[in-house]
Amino acid sequence: GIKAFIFDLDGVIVDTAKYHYLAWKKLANELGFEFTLEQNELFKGVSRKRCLEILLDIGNVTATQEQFDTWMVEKNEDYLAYIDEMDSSEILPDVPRVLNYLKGKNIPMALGSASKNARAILEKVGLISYFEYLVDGTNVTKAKPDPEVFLIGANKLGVSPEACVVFEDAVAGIQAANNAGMTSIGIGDESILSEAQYNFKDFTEISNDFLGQLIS
Ligand code: B16
Ligand code: MG
Repeated sequence: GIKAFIFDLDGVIVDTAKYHYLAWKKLANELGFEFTLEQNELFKGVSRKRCLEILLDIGNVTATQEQFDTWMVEKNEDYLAYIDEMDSSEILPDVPRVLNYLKGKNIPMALGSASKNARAILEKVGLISYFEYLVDGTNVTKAKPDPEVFLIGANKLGVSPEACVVFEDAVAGIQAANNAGMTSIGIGDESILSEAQYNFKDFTEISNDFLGQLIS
């Protein structure tokens, strides 16, 4: 049976993609080009550095190392201004019910995110205490679909990969979970996340009975 759960952050616990989008769009506009919501889809689950490389490609902008570093900092400062305004009202529906159910069963939980701001966000929305360990952009070197992020999580929780469930909203994240040998659960559009072993629109569709069966 399943012994531990690993949660992605952006798109699973909170919808921070909209704030990433606003911060990247501001930078694009300053550099003289548009950045669309559709293009923002390419940025989900992708590291900050890689996002800026893609953004500059979109705008056909070449940067010196110094400019590149300045823009990374500027984007993150704009993003953090949005994060600073976050509170528990931004937690996605039924996430607390699922966290409380699993905590009540003494099931260890970890975060598996590409974000360097994961700790700050979980603190802002008041969910930090549910997680025994955070694997985030500060301790991962290989991006999803590499399984590293989730394998570190399983290792820190002291369980085998086969005994872990991963909740993910990004294709690369589902692939990372599958590559780790874990049970993958897609949160979002089933047609996009078809590689997941289970699919749900959001946590309101995941019953305590279903969770109970996974851990039995
Ligand atoms: P930061 P996740 C990812 O979070 C986001 O989906 C992605 O858009 C972002 O670029 C990345 O975190 C890095 O975030 O700039 O805060 O370090 O979905 O892996 O939780
Ligand atoms: Mg995500």
